[in-house]
Amino acid sequence: DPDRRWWKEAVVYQIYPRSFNDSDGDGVGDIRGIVDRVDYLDDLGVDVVWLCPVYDSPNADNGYDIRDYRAITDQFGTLDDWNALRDALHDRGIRLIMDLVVNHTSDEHDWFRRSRREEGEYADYYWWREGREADAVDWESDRGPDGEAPPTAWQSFFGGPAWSYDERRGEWYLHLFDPKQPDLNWENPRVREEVFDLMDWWLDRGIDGFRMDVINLVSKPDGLPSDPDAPLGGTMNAANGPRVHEYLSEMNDRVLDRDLLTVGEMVGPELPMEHARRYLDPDGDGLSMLFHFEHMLLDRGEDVWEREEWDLSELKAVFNRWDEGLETGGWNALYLNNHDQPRMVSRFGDDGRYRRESATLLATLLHTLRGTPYVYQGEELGMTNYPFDSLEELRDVDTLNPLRTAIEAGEVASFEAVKEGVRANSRDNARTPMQWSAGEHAGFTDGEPWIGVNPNHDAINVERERATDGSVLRYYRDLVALREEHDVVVYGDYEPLFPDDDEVWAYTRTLDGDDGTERLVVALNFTGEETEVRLPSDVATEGGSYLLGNYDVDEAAATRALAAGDLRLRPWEARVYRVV
Ligand code: TEU
Repeated sequence: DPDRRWWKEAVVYQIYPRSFNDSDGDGVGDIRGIVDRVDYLDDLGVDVVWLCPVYDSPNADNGYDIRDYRAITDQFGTLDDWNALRDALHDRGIRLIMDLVVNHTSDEHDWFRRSRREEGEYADYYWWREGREADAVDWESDRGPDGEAPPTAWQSFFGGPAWSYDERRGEWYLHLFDPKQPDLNWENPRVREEVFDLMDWWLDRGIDGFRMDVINLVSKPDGLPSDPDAPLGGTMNAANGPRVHEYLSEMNDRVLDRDLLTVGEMVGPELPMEHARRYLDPDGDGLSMLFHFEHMLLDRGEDVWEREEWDLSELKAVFNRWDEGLETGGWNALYLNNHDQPRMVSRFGDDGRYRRESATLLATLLHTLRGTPYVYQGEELGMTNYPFDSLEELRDVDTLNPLRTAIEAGEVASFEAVKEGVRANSRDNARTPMQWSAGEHAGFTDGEPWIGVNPNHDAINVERERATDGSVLRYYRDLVALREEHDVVVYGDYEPLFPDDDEVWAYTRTLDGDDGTERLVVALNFTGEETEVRLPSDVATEGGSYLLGNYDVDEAAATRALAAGDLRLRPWEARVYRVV
């Protein structure tokens, strides 16, 4: 059956190396540190590791600014260490996918150094433009020499103009992210060849696929038109640009025609389904799956320290729309947090009284919807956001750049004034060290950690989670095993039950197989109160069995409740039944 693919059956574990495990005491995680913990991953049962960037980099954006695609950054180790990691994973049947960051490079990459000097073919590797006469433009922005304005109104995702003036070349270059991350010019076929070559180089080293950073930004709209009234002054028009499918299908033909897991990160407030389907079409761009941002933006205000209220029905609507949209072509990647997002239990659950219950409920959701679940390091412990108390505790450009600018401009009075929002939203919440033990620095390092360790590591850590019945970690193991045991978890159709309900998320998964129909009934109470769920009569069934949940239950009583179609769920209770 061509619809059956190993990457649909897999659980992916995301590692942010800087914060996972430090083997040499410099306070920064490293590759040897990961090798030392491969048995931990094996024990958890995950099938794939996605390794965030480990390449040579000056670390303006923690490795998403690459200086050399074919070298490992000194802080993390050597290529020999990386080989050892690959082998240690493969020996345990765990696949390895690498982060591919090719919308931009570091400004310290050799290509950019040559481009600044207009050296031969390199002159056109990036987006260079003349500035504008100061009086000729109506947008607010930083200025170049003689008050010259940047070429367009585009603003960077990290705040400030998306253009910087280069003295050496006397022109401006485009960077949708930090000034140290100049955008590659994919219109130049030599640039695309360079990208395909470096992909081949890593594939030849035995990797199993790529996570592709902001891959839907590589084709810029013709003329880079300013749109001063649009968010970011027009930058967003670079999402799903005019030639993106041409470039990606070229990549598919040229490098991806083997059995890989590829997952494209697709930024933007919305991703039209027609584009998504083209990205995922095996005869088109050929990606296995993609990350969209629609659920990540529900509670986001305009600035990184602003928050909006979200409700459950909106969250469901996003997932329901995506399940339906990719039903007949494509496949969903399921995530509620990663290295760019706050911790899911703090954001969508309750990281206080019901931390354990809500962390396991959210996990149940991710592992029983249709799609491939992504577990971000520490999620499996129920790790929470960090109580940041000052600017000095933050490390991330995405928070620091805009916040410093706003404080200097007097738009924000002080850190204190936006503290709650920063605590809720900052990417640094995800980047505090993995909590291995209750000991010093949570067992992450013998040195001084590069970013603060969450003070709650005395209670939330691997050692304790391992030793405790009903812990979040043990529950994750059970979920991973469930996926292995029951086909319906992977391949069953998804049918939501009460889409407008703001308290309960309930659904069925149904698979017609050779031995009849197999069905799951999942009920999740997204509140801190007890609640009652009345199931429709075709879902209330005799002969169901209680498969899994995050509370102790009397299984006979739970099964009778399913038959009666009357479930009483405790705060943040999750239940999964199976009916055959
Ligand atoms: O992220 C892209 C992206 O959209 C985020 O940076 C987003 O703008 C931000 O989280 C909103 O608060 C990818 C990487 O995952 C991220 O770590 C990099 O910083 C970025 O691309 C640039 O490479």
